[in-house]
Amino acid sequence: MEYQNLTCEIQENIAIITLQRPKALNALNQAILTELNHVFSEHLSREIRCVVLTGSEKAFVAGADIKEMDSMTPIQSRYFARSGQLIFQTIENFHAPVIAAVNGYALGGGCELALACDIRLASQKAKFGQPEVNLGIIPGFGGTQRLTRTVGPGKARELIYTGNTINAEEAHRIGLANAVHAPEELMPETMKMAETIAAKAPLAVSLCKKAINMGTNMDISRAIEFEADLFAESFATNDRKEGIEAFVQKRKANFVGK
Ligand code: DAK
Repeated sequence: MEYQNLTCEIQENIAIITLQRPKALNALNQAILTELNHVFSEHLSREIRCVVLTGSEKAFVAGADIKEMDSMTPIQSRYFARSGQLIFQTIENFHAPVIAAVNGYALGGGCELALACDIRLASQKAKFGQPEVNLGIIPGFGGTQRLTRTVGPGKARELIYTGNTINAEEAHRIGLANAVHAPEELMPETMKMAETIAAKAPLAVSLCKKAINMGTNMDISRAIEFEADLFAESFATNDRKEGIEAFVQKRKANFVGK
């Protein structure tokens, strides 16, 4: 597939996806959702160890495309809802961690897209919010659920009921952003984190992601039992053998993902 609304660059085993619909501040229309779905589910291979998802200087994503929504028939809106839900789940369940590098606006569907990623790093210029109630709708790409799980019900309710936009420092304070960086430092710092993750045992990292994602939706006794199952899976890998041998031999481990 030829992408019109994003670019995907591979640097060794790190993929950098940049949303490129600047005229509409990267608003999510059907075309961009289709491309995002394709890049995660068809384009990226199992060799990828970390993904960076970013936008343009002014906007990460300014929301679902309000203009496109306006002209949708009910059938088209259902398709739109499904494609959005599927891509967000695909990102959430992607085998490797996804870091959102949030440069500017992350509003509505944009905040929800960042929430579907594992980690959010923000530029000092970033702005977050769920302004859907201003339009007479509710967050529809998982915002009521993922924001609540990320910042807790009190702050999630406040943000969703008021539609207020918050700056990067506040997003960091409430745990929505993992860190805040100067605009020119955002990508270098994001790549540093991506490289750190990519140097670890990839199957172990992937199993950690699975344990966190799936365990969050289980009761604690089932969740820790599930963790033990995944621990055993990690124990069966060659990378586990290599990691422990490297420690004993006082050398750097070379993880190959097997
Ligand atoms: N959709 C479409 N176009 C958008 C857009 C959006 N969300 N946001 C910005 N744009 C367009 C503007 O219309 C403008 O285009 P032109 O007029 O030049 O053609 C261009 O981007 C530049 O924007 P501005 O001129 O407004 O730029 P400013 O710097 O003055 O303001 C802003 C930036 C981000 C504060 C402002 O653009 C803004 O308030 N944008 C809307 C933010 C917003 O309300 N976002 C939430 C959208 S609601 C669903 C699932 C999910 C959703 C819906 C349904 N289903 C399951 C069915 C999600 C809903 C949302 O995300």
